[in-house]
Amino acid sequence: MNPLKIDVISTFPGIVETFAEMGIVGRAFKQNLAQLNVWNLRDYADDRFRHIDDEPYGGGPGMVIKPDPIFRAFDDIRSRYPDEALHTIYLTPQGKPFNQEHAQWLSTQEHLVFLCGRYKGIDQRAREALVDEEFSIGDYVLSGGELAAFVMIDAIIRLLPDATSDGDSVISDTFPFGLLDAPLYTRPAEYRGMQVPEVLLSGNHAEIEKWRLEHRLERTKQRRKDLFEQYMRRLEDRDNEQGQ
Ligand code: 6GU
Repeated sequence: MNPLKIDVISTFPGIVETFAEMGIVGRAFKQNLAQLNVWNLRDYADDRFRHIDDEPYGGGPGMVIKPDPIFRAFDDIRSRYPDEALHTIYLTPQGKPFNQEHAQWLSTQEHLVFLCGRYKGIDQRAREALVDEEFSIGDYVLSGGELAAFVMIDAIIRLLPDATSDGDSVISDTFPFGLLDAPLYTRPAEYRGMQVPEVLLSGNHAEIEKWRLEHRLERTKQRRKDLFEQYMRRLEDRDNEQGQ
């Protein structure tokens, strides 16, 4: 399979490069399952002071990233990959909430470009002309898009075939089921008086799977009513389809 190409446009390229060296993600880049290019937005500034921001039209606090450096960065990236379909993503608290399904779909793309904002944000014209999708990673405000881009990149890369030594573990994680994961235990069977549930020691795989599903349901119902209800609706829909 071709490596997934990932380009990140940022005013702090060092942050992104540091994250890209660690753990499963770092190994995936080293093994060429994915290729990372980080572009410094300031390299596309058109003045010698490398200014990329200016005051917002209409007034108000904060600064806005000018369209020109962003358009020029995109022109540069496009010119290097003339035959590829680029899928471009802007990170913003106004984007749609990023989830596991998005990660799955994005992991099948050929080439992703992440644009990280700073300050109050970027000029609207760059968003409209250059960006395919806008994502948020949650309802809070970060000082820049870099961490959010990397949250997404981590979630995407670990889904690439061969990124993890144990592909089954990725499939049984929390979200692919639409349910939170069940409690996990490892040796010893008793620790400081606390016991591992008996059924997990039984070797009875059917019973173990039943126990795990019960706990997934219980945990999800307690902690994430939204996911629980979605799961139950999906079960109902499936039952109805089969009934017809
Ligand atoms: Cl994608 N960017 C910023 N700056 N803050 C965020 C976010 C993104 N998602 C949640 N908060």
